[in-house]
Amino acid sequence: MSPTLTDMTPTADCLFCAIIAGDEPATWVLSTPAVVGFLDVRPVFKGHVLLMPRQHIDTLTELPDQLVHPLFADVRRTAAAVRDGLGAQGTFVALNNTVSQSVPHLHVHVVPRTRGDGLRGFFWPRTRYADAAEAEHYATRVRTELDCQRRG
Ligand code: DGP
Repeated sequence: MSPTLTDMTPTADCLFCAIIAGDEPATWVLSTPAVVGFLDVRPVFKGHVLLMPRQHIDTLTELPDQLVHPLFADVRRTAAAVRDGLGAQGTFVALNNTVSQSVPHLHVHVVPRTRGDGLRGFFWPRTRYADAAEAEHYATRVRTELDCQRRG
């Protein structure tokens, strides 16, 4: 069952719950009833922010409806603040789910970007579809699953 907004019990052994509870240090940039943001201790570029729900939620697919707006509204305003406050040209916004997720408390990375900053390709090796039919096959699988979800 999805946790509710009032379920704020920190999860034992969760580093980010410990930071949110004030038991571990962090350099804070944002704190609201539902969402917190602090600097990533190992930034891709200086000013790299991590935003997350206060409530312990493992990954995006468990995020309850009532937290989608506060979290992503704060991601949006933090992306503007990181860009404008740090004199960057843009941002890279990313969210690892399970794979490559080193801290299992949902968090969104907001990284300042400027052309020529050297972040070329990042960690995303790219591939190509063999042809339009293969691309359509992948799109169909996703569309079918979206339809299933809509129908419940
Ligand atoms: P990910 O790999 O997507 O789960 O990102 C986790 C990020 O958390 C990673 O970029 C480094 C950061 N991080 C790890 N430990 C700490 C910590 O103790 N404090 C802070 N502020 N960030 C941390």
